[in-house]
Amino acid sequence: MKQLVRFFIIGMLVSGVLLYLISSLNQSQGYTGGNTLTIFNWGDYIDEELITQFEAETGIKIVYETFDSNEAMMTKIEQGGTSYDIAVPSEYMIDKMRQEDLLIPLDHDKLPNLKNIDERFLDLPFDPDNIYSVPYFWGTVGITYNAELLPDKTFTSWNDLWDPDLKNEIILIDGAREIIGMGLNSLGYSLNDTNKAHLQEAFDKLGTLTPNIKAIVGDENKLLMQNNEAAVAVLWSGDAADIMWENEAIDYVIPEEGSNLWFDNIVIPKTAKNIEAAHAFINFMLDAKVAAQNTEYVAYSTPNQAALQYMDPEMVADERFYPPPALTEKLEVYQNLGKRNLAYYNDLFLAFKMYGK
Ligand code: SPD
Repeated sequence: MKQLVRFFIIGMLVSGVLLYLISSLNQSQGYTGGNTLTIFNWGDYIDEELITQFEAETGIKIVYETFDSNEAMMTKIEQGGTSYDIAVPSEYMIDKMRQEDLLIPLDHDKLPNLKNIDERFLDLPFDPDNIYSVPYFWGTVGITYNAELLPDKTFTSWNDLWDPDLKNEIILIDGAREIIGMGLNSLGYSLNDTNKAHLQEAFDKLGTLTPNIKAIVGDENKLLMQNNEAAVAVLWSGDAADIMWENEAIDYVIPEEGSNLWFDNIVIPKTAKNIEAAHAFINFMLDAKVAAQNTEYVAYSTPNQAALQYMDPEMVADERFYPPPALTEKLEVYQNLGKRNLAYYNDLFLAFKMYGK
């Protein structure tokens, strides 16, 4: 009998330890649920004070992970190792995710602050009626340059980047759509072109830019520009705004041939474990004051109309970062080009990176 009790106690202890180990492993891999919310966002894309504020107000613990491209985000979500409750893809990827049934429809009754969003950013073709996504930030792609380092240069066209005087001076965003798109745009083609001959032409032309390229990087681009280690960069508008905030000699232009208008929206992936908390977080981020604080920190353009009144008026009036509809209508939004074409863009970009730096 004594032996039976001993076995029973040992059995209980072993199962307790095992349960504890499994639960810590799950936590560290992002298997959440319960009172935890796992967020997958771009790097440098939230004011961390707001995470603390949300945790304090709700008692929900946030696990926060970052990615640096839509493609990297998609790969991680498709692998399914981590159960993200929130992700922040761009428009063409949202379209792809919704077609692949990777998203949960949002409960708009739990998002009363959606009323704060400017109608211009709602009901867009990649997600009609915002069934799966709500706007987070938006922007453009353009050329950022330091006029103090390049006093004799002006930048109005993508083709200005091919100036031989810019040897080893240019930083490029590490993004397939952006860079192949830049090659296409510089030749007068669409950012959504899938014609193989045009793509090859763009690839060949990008190859001739190689001597001018200093680096192809993610968020480090800001540091390189701030430290005057490069004079020119092809960047998303918000990163340019952030750099310009620190250095008045830096300017940002949208090239005359055209460029990309993009939208990053918040979604709840199908694998989410804490859908309730995900809605609470989305509604929190849509609050006017929260969105204003986040925008001033992140420096990207907010779609939150109600937030504008709480922001620095100089920031909101800057048409380089809040271009009016007359300008944005001339820009192109990336379309979901389908699996094969997106893979082709990625392959070309990889080959360009290997061939370049
Ligand atoms: N550092 C955060 C950058 C996020 C920018 N997203 C842009 C997506 C364009 N397709």
